[in-house]
Amino acid sequence: MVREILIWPDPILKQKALPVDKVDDGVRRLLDDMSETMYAADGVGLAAPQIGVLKRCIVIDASPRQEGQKLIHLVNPRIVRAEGETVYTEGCLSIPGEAEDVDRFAKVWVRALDYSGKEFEVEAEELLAIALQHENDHLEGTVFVDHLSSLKRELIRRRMKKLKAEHASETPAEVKKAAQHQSAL
Ligand code: GNR
Ligand code: NI
Repeated sequence: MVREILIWPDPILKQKALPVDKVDDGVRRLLDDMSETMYAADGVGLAAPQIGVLKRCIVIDASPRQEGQKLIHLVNPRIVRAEGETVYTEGCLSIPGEAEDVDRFAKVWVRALDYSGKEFEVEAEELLAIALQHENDHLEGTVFVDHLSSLKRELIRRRMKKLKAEHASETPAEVKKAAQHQSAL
């Protein structure tokens, strides 16, 4: 099921997510909803707090051109090693229309539980490494604008406030559907 993605600033997005104690069917259902939501929104990754669930779950597909091909589920991920530096122009599904340069590690090693609850380790560079750090931030209650100057962050906050106000005035499903129809023409 495609879920609604929370837009920053939202108090949920500032909270720390809790560890999952067992990868059961409920957690797998959450992971399925997350990947469905990520693909529907054309994202590279998604963290559970973005759909309002404070659990340490992440999905990433750094090659969204072939849907399902490189889908990675990470439960209770932890960065066990990081090296190098890079700058990447990041976006976030919770901060639509914004993109800014963020300093990140160039390479990371992440250990997590997979869809079946088995531990695995992934060694990542380039976009996958960026996405892993970006999603790990979400689990800690941090978004990419927290890495920017307060001036940039406050400008973005104002634009998101405006976007939310516009959205709120259009909330009825009929209106939303009509808008989607319009933009598809
Ligand atoms: O879809 C996404 N694209 C992206 C681009 C550059 C750096 C990070 C990302 S992650 C983002 C999806 C998202 O918001 N995940 O939390
Ligand atoms: Ni994000």
